[in-house]
Amino acid sequence: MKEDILGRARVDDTPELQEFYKALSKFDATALWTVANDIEPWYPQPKSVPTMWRYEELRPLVLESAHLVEGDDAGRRAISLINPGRQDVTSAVGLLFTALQIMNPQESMTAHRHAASALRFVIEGEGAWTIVEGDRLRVGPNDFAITPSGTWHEHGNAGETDPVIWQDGLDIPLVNALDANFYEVHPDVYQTPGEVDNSSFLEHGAGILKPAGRTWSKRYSPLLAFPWEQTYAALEMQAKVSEGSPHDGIIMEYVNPVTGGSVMPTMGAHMQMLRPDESTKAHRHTGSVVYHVAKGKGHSIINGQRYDWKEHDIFVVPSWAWHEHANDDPNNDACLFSFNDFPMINSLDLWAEAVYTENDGHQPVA
Ligand code: GTQ
Ligand code: FE2
Repeated sequence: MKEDILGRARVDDTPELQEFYKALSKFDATALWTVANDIEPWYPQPKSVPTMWRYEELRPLVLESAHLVEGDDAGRRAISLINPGRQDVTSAVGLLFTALQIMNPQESMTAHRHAASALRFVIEGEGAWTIVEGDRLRVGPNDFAITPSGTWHEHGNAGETDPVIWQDGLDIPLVNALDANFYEVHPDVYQTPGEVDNSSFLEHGAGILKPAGRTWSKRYSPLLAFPWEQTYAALEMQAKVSEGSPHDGIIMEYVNPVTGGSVMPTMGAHMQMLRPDESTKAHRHTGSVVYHVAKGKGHSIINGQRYDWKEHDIFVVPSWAWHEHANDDPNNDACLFSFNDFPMINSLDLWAEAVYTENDGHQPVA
Protein backbone atom coordinates (compact mmCIF):
# COMPACT_ATOMS: atom_id res chain seq x y z
CA MET A 1 0.00 0.00 0.00
CA LYS A 2 1.78 3.11 -1.32
CA GLU A 3 1.37 6.32 0.70
CA ASP A 4 2.70 9.51 -0.83
CA ILE A 5 4.12 10.86 2.42
CA LEU A 6 7.74 11.52 3.32
CA GLY A 7 8.62 8.98 6.01
CA ARG A 8 6.36 6.28 4.53
CA ALA A 9 7.08 3.79 1.74
CA ARG A 10 6.26 5.49 -1.57
CA VAL A 11 8.24 3.60 -4.19
CA ASP A 12 6.49 3.38 -7.57
CA ASP A 13 6.35 0.02 -9.33
CA THR A 14 8.49 -0.30 -12.47
CA PRO A 15 9.18 -3.31 -14.71
CA GLU A 16 12.75 -3.27 -13.40
CA LEU A 17 11.59 -3.39 -9.76
CA GLN A 18 9.09 -6.16 -10.57
CA GLU A 19 12.01 -8.25 -11.85
CA PHE A 20 13.99 -7.38 -8.73
CA TYR A 21 11.15 -8.46 -6.40
CA LYS A 22 10.86 -11.73 -8.32
CA ALA A 23 14.57 -12.34 -7.89
CA LEU A 24 14.32 -11.69 -4.14
CA SER A 25 11.37 -14.04 -3.72
CA LYS A 26 13.41 -16.91 -5.16
CA PHE A 27 15.64 -16.60 -2.12
CA ASP A 28 12.77 -16.17 0.41
CA ALA A 29 13.34 -12.46 0.75
CA THR A 30 11.37 -9.30 0.05
CA ALA A 31 11.92 -5.56 -0.07
CA LEU A 32 10.68 -3.95 3.14
CA TRP A 33 9.20 -0.96 1.29
CA THR A 34 6.71 -3.25 -0.46
CA VAL A 35 5.19 -4.26 2.88
CA ALA A 36 6.28 -1.52 5.32
CA ASN A 37 3.05 0.51 5.33
CA ASP A 38 1.03 -2.65 6.00
CA ILE A 39 3.20 -4.04 8.79
CA GLU A 40 3.75 -0.66 10.41
CA PRO A 41 0.20 0.74 10.50
CA TRP A 42 -0.36 4.25 11.86
CA TYR A 43 -2.60 2.72 14.50
CA PRO A 44 -3.87 -0.84 15.22
CA GLN A 45 -5.68 -2.50 12.31
CA PRO A 46 -7.46 -5.50 13.84
CA LYS A 47 -8.72 -8.17 11.47
CA SER A 48 -11.40 -8.86 14.09
CA VAL A 49 -14.66 -7.01 13.63
CA PRO A 50 -17.24 -6.05 16.28
CA THR A 51 -19.59 -9.03 16.55
CA MET A 52 -22.51 -10.06 18.75
CA TRP A 53 -23.86 -13.56 19.35
CA ARG A 54 -27.44 -13.77 20.63
CA TYR A 55 -27.98 -16.43 23.27
CA GLU A 56 -31.56 -17.09 22.14
CA GLU A 57 -30.23 -17.96 18.67
CA LEU A 58 -27.34 -20.14 19.83
CA ARG A 59 -28.94 -21.90 22.81
CA PRO A 60 -31.14 -24.28 20.75
CA LEU A 61 -28.07 -25.35 18.75
CA VAL A 62 -25.98 -25.80 21.89
CA LEU A 63 -28.79 -27.97 23.33
CA GLU A 64 -28.91 -29.94 20.07
CA SER A 65 -25.18 -30.64 20.28
CA ALA A 66 -25.80 -32.42 23.59
CA HIS A 67 -27.75 -35.10 21.69
CA LEU A 68 -25.54 -35.24 18.62
CA VAL A 69 -22.16 -36.07 20.15
CA GLU A 70 -20.94 -37.92 23.23
CA GLY A 71 -18.80 -35.90 25.63
CA ASP A 72 -16.12 -38.59 25.51
CA ASP A 73 -15.96 -38.36 21.73
CA ALA A 74 -15.95 -34.57 21.55
CA GLY A 75 -13.49 -34.18 24.45
CA ARG A 76 -15.40 -31.07 25.39
CA ARG A 77 -18.81 -30.41 23.88
CA ALA A 78 -18.32 -26.76 23.06
CA ILE A 79 -19.58 -24.50 20.30
CA SER A 80 -16.90 -21.93 19.43
CA LEU A 81 -17.86 -18.36 18.57
CA ILE A 82 -15.86 -17.31 15.55
CA ASN A 83 -15.09 -13.74 14.57
CA PRO A 84 -15.89 -13.29 10.84
CA GLY A 85 -12.47 -11.67 10.40
CA ARG A 86 -10.46 -14.30 12.29
CA GLN A 87 -11.62 -17.67 11.03
CA ASP A 88 -7.96 -18.46 10.39
CA VAL A 89 -7.17 -18.76 14.10
CA THR A 90 -10.52 -19.80 15.70
CA SER A 91 -10.71 -16.55 17.59
CA ALA A 92 -13.69 -14.59 18.91
CA VAL A 93 -11.65 -11.39 18.91
CA GLY A 94 -7.94 -10.68 18.69
CA LEU A 95 -6.13 -13.71 20.10
CA LEU A 96 -8.96 -14.74 22.44
CA PHE A 97 -11.11 -17.84 22.00
CA THR A 98 -14.57 -18.30 23.43
CA ALA A 99 -17.16 -21.08 23.32
CA LEU A 100 -20.44 -22.26 24.81
CA GLN A 101 -19.93 -25.61 26.52
CA ILE A 102 -22.78 -27.93 27.47
CA MET A 103 -22.82 -30.93 29.80
CA ASN A 104 -25.76 -33.26 30.23
CA PRO A 105 -27.07 -34.22 33.68
CA GLN A 106 -24.72 -36.71 35.36
CA GLU A 107 -22.13 -36.29 32.62
CA SER A 108 -18.42 -35.79 33.24
CA MET A 109 -15.54 -35.04 30.90
CA THR A 110 -12.01 -36.40 30.85
CA ALA A 111 -9.09 -34.73 32.62
CA HIS A 112 -6.41 -32.96 30.62
CA ARG A 113 -4.11 -29.98 30.67
CA HIS A 114 -2.67 -27.53 28.15
CA ALA A 115 -0.40 -24.54 27.96
CA ALA A 116 -3.35 -22.33 27.04
CA SER A 117 -5.12 -20.74 30.00
CA ALA A 118 -8.88 -21.00 30.39
CA LEU A 119 -11.74 -19.43 32.29
CA ARG A 120 -15.44 -20.24 32.72
CA PHE A 121 -18.48 -18.05 33.22
CA VAL A 122 -21.53 -20.12 34.16
CA ILE A 123 -24.79 -19.43 32.31
CA GLU A 124 -27.32 -22.03 33.38
CA GLY A 125 -27.73 -25.26 35.33
CA GLU A 126 -27.19 -25.89 39.01
CA GLY A 127 -24.92 -28.91 39.13
CA ALA A 128 -21.74 -27.67 37.44
CA TRP A 129 -18.35 -28.61 38.81
CA THR A 130 -14.80 -28.46 37.58
CA ILE A 131 -11.77 -30.08 39.20
CA VAL A 132 -8.70 -27.86 38.84
CA GLU A 133 -5.44 -29.36 40.17
CA GLY A 134 -7.46 -31.65 42.46
CA ASP A 135 -9.73 -28.90 43.83
CA ARG A 136 -13.36 -29.61 43.00
CA LEU A 137 -15.07 -26.28 42.39
CA ARG A 138 -18.84 -26.23 42.44
CA VAL A 139 -20.13 -23.37 40.35
CA GLY A 140 -23.54 -21.91 39.60
CA PRO A 141 -25.00 -19.21 37.34
CA ASN A 142 -22.83 -16.08 37.01
CA ASP A 143 -19.94 -17.68 38.93
CA PHE A 144 -16.50 -17.21 37.41
CA ALA A 145 -13.70 -19.81 37.60
CA ILE A 146 -10.21 -20.12 36.18
CA THR A 147 -8.11 -22.96 34.78
CA PRO A 148 -4.58 -21.51 34.60
CA SER A 149 -1.97 -22.65 32.09
CA GLY A 150 -0.71 -26.15 32.80
CA THR A 151 -3.31 -27.07 35.43
CA TRP A 152 -5.11 -30.43 35.20
CA HIS A 153 -8.82 -29.97 34.71
CA GLU A 154 -12.02 -31.85 34.05
CA HIS A 155 -15.64 -30.82 34.26
CA GLY A 156 -19.01 -32.32 35.00
CA ASN A 157 -22.66 -31.80 35.79
CA ALA A 158 -23.92 -33.33 39.03
CA GLY A 159 -27.49 -32.22 38.28
CA GLU A 160 -30.25 -34.80 37.79
CA THR A 161 -32.42 -33.03 35.26
CA ASP A 162 -30.99 -29.93 33.61
CA PRO A 163 -27.95 -29.45 31.40
CA VAL A 164 -25.18 -27.09 32.40
CA ILE A 165 -24.14 -24.41 29.90
CA TRP A 166 -21.18 -22.17 30.54
CA GLN A 167 -18.96 -19.90 28.51
CA ASP A 168 -15.33 -20.89 28.08
CA GLY A 169 -12.66 -18.26 27.48
CA LEU A 170 -9.17 -19.28 26.42
CA ASP A 171 -6.00 -17.71 25.06
CA ILE A 172 -5.62 -20.55 22.52
CA PRO A 173 -5.02 -18.23 19.49
CA LEU A 174 -2.35 -16.36 21.44
CA VAL A 175 -0.51 -19.46 22.62
CA ASN A 176 -0.68 -20.92 19.11
CA ALA A 177 0.53 -17.64 17.59
CA LEU A 178 3.55 -17.98 19.88
CA ASP A 179 3.95 -21.65 18.89
CA ALA A 180 3.93 -22.55 22.56
CA ASN A 181 0.92 -24.85 23.00
CA PHE A 182 1.06 -28.33 24.54
CA TYR A 183 -1.74 -30.76 25.40
CA GLU A 184 -1.83 -33.85 27.62
CA VAL A 185 -4.52 -36.31 28.65
CA HIS A 186 -4.35 -37.11 32.38
CA PRO A 187 -2.50 -40.44 32.93
CA ASP A 188 -5.45 -41.74 35.00
CA VAL A 189 -8.04 -40.11 32.67
CA TYR A 190 -9.73 -38.64 35.78
CA GLN A 191 -8.30 -36.75 38.75
CA THR A 192 -8.92 -37.75 42.33
CA PRO A 193 -10.39 -34.65 43.95
CA GLY A 194 -9.39 -33.55 47.44
CA GLU A 195 -11.79 -34.21 50.31
CA VAL A 196 -13.04 -30.65 50.67
CA ASP A 197 -14.84 -29.09 47.71
CA ASN A 198 -14.07 -25.44 46.86
CA SER A 199 -10.86 -25.56 48.91
CA SER A 200 -9.27 -22.64 47.02
CA PHE A 201 -12.27 -20.47 47.88
CA LEU A 202 -12.31 -21.58 51.52
CA GLU A 203 -8.60 -20.81 51.77
CA HIS A 204 -8.38 -17.54 49.80
CA GLY A 205 -11.94 -16.32 49.26
CA ALA A 206 -12.45 -14.23 52.40
CA GLY A 207 -11.45 -11.11 50.48
CA ILE A 208 -10.64 -8.84 53.43
CA LEU A 209 -8.18 -11.23 55.06
CA LYS A 210 -5.60 -13.61 53.69
CA PRO A 211 -4.01 -16.65 55.30
CA ALA A 212 -1.00 -15.40 57.28
CA GLY A 213 2.44 -16.78 56.64
CA ARG A 214 1.42 -18.68 53.51
CA THR A 215 3.60 -18.34 50.45
CA TRP A 216 2.45 -18.65 46.85
CA SER A 217 4.89 -18.13 44.03
CA LYS A 218 2.90 -19.15 40.94
CA ARG A 219 1.96 -16.53 38.35
CA TYR A 220 -1.76 -17.28 38.63
CA SER A 221 -4.27 -16.72 41.39
CA PRO A 222 -4.47 -19.39 44.14
CA LEU A 223 -8.18 -18.47 44.31
CA LEU A 224 -9.77 -20.41 41.44
CA ALA A 225 -13.49 -19.65 41.82
CA PHE A 226 -15.23 -16.30 42.22
CA PRO A 227 -18.89 -16.60 43.23
CA TRP A 228 -21.53 -14.23 41.87
CA GLU A 229 -22.88 -13.42 45.33
CA GLN A 230 -19.62 -11.83 46.50
CA THR A 231 -19.04 -10.28 43.07
CA TYR A 232 -22.39 -8.52 42.98
CA ALA A 233 -22.03 -7.44 46.63
CA ALA A 234 -18.65 -5.89 45.79
CA LEU A 235 -20.22 -3.85 42.95
CA GLU A 236 -23.03 -2.65 45.21
CA MET A 237 -20.54 -1.62 47.89
CA GLN A 238 -18.39 0.20 45.36
CA ALA A 239 -21.43 2.03 43.94
CA LYS A 240 -22.05 3.55 47.37
CA VAL A 241 -18.69 5.30 47.43
CA SER A 242 -17.82 5.85 43.78
CA GLU A 243 -19.26 7.39 40.65
CA GLY A 244 -17.34 4.77 38.73
CA SER A 245 -15.62 5.21 35.38
CA PRO A 246 -17.10 7.54 32.74
CA HIS A 247 -16.47 4.75 30.20
CA ASP A 248 -17.49 1.70 32.20
CA GLY A 249 -19.69 2.60 35.15
CA ILE A 250 -18.88 0.67 38.31
CA ILE A 251 -16.20 -1.73 37.13
CA MET A 252 -14.17 -4.13 39.23
CA GLU A 253 -11.48 -6.61 38.33
CA TYR A 254 -11.34 -10.20 39.52
CA VAL A 255 -7.95 -10.44 41.21
CA ASN A 256 -5.24 -12.73 42.39
CA PRO A 257 -5.64 -12.09 46.14
CA VAL A 258 -1.90 -12.51 46.70
CA THR A 259 -0.80 -9.81 44.26
CA GLY A 260 -3.91 -7.73 43.61
CA GLY A 261 -3.09 -8.25 39.93
CA SER A 262 -4.92 -10.12 37.19
CA VAL A 263 -6.11 -13.68 37.83
CA MET A 264 -3.77 -15.12 35.19
CA PRO A 265 -0.70 -13.73 33.39
CA THR A 266 -2.36 -13.70 29.96
CA MET A 267 -6.02 -12.92 30.65
CA GLY A 268 -7.87 -10.67 33.05
CA ALA A 269 -11.58 -10.42 33.83
CA HIS A 270 -14.00 -7.77 35.04
CA MET A 271 -17.55 -7.42 36.20
CA GLN A 272 -19.15 -4.04 35.69
CA MET A 273 -22.46 -2.52 36.72
CA LEU A 274 -24.36 0.06 34.70
CA ARG A 275 -26.89 1.75 36.93
CA PRO A 276 -30.50 2.25 35.77
CA ASP A 277 -30.50 4.38 32.59
CA GLU A 278 -26.73 4.95 32.84
CA SER A 279 -24.88 5.47 29.57
CA THR A 280 -21.12 5.77 29.32
CA LYS A 281 -18.81 7.88 27.18
CA ALA A 282 -16.94 6.37 24.24
CA HIS A 283 -13.26 5.56 24.41
CA ARG A 284 -10.88 3.14 22.79
CA HIS A 285 -7.76 1.35 23.84
CA THR A 286 -5.43 -1.42 22.81
CA GLY A 287 -6.40 -4.90 23.95
CA SER A 288 -9.36 -7.09 22.98
CA VAL A 289 -12.44 -7.74 25.12
CA VAL A 290 -15.14 -10.43 25.14
CA TYR A 291 -18.33 -9.37 26.97
CA HIS A 292 -21.07 -11.53 28.44
CA VAL A 293 -24.30 -9.91 29.61
CA ALA A 294 -24.65 -11.24 33.15
CA LYS A 295 -27.73 -9.22 34.08
CA GLY A 296 -30.21 -6.80 32.54
CA LYS A 297 -30.59 -5.27 29.10
CA GLY A 298 -29.07 -2.39 27.20
CA HIS A 299 -26.90 -1.59 24.23
CA SER A 300 -23.34 -0.84 23.25
CA ILE A 301 -22.13 1.26 20.35
CA ILE A 302 -18.97 -0.17 18.82
CA ASN A 303 -17.27 1.76 16.02
CA GLY A 304 -20.51 3.58 15.33
CA GLN A 305 -22.76 0.52 15.20
CA ARG A 306 -25.41 -0.19 17.81
CA TYR A 307 -25.72 -3.65 19.40
CA ASP A 308 -28.79 -4.21 21.58
CA TRP A 309 -28.14 -6.87 24.18
CA LYS A 310 -29.89 -8.81 26.89
CA GLU A 311 -28.96 -11.55 29.36
CA HIS A 312 -26.37 -14.07 28.12
CA ASP A 313 -25.69 -12.33 24.83
CA ILE A 314 -21.98 -12.21 24.01
CA PHE A 315 -20.25 -9.45 22.07
CA VAL A 316 -16.68 -8.44 21.36
CA VAL A 317 -14.78 -5.17 21.15
CA PRO A 318 -11.65 -5.43 19.00
CA SER A 319 -8.50 -3.53 19.90
CA TRP A 320 -8.68 0.22 19.26
CA ALA A 321 -12.43 0.13 18.51
CA TRP A 322 -14.54 2.97 19.91
CA HIS A 323 -17.07 1.65 22.39
CA GLU A 324 -19.65 2.88 24.87
CA HIS A 325 -22.27 1.03 26.90
CA ALA A 326 -25.78 1.86 28.07
CA ASN A 327 -28.30 0.33 30.44
CA ASP A 328 -31.73 0.76 28.84
CA ASP A 329 -33.72 -0.21 31.92
CA PRO A 330 -34.89 2.74 34.07
CA ASN A 331 -35.45 0.55 37.12
CA ASN A 332 -32.78 -2.15 37.27
CA ASP A 333 -29.02 -2.28 36.98
CA ALA A 334 -27.28 -4.18 34.18
CA CYS A 335 -24.06 -6.15 34.67
CA LEU A 336 -21.45 -7.06 32.07
CA PHE A 337 -18.90 -9.78 32.67
CA SER A 338 -15.85 -9.47 30.43
CA PHE A 339 -12.47 -11.04 29.87
CA ASN A 340 -9.51 -9.54 28.05
CA ASP A 341 -5.86 -9.73 27.09
CA PHE A 342 -4.91 -6.63 29.13
CA PRO A 343 -2.32 -8.43 31.30
CA MET A 344 -0.32 -9.20 28.15
CA ILE A 345 -0.81 -5.73 26.68
CA ASN A 346 0.27 -4.13 29.95
CA SER A 347 3.21 -6.38 30.68
CA LEU A 348 4.56 -5.59 27.21
CA ASP A 349 4.02 -1.83 27.69
CA LEU A 350 1.54 -1.78 24.77
CA TRP A 351 -1.38 -0.07 26.52
CA ALA A 352 -2.74 2.96 24.65
CA GLU A 353 -6.05 4.73 25.23
CA ALA A 354 -7.98 7.62 23.72
CA VAL A 355 -11.17 9.35 24.78
CA TYR A 356 -13.67 10.09 22.03
CA THR A 357 -14.19 13.70 21.05
CA GLU A 358 -16.47 14.92 18.30
CA ASN A 359 -13.62 16.19 16.14
CA ASP A 360 -11.62 12.95 16.15
CA GLY A 361 -11.32 12.17 12.44
CA HIS A 362 -11.40 8.38 12.68
CA GLN A 363 -14.77 7.03 13.70
CA PRO A 364 -17.96 9.02 14.12
CA VAL A 365 -20.49 7.54 16.52
CA ALA A 366 -23.87 6.80 14.91
O1 GTQ B 1 -13.12 -27.17 28.90
O2 GTQ B 1 -11.06 -27.73 28.96
O3 GTQ B 1 -13.91 -24.50 24.94
O4 GTQ B 1 -9.63 -27.34 26.73
C1 GTQ B 1 -11.73 -25.31 24.59
C2 GTQ B 1 -10.65 -26.02 25.06
C3 GTQ B 1 -12.91 -25.83 26.58
C4 GTQ B 1 -12.01 -27.20 28.38
C5 GTQ B 1 -12.86 -25.21 25.35
C6 GTQ B 1 -10.70 -26.64 26.30
C7 GTQ B 1 -11.86 -26.55 27.05
FE1 FE2 C 1 -9.12 -27.70 28.64
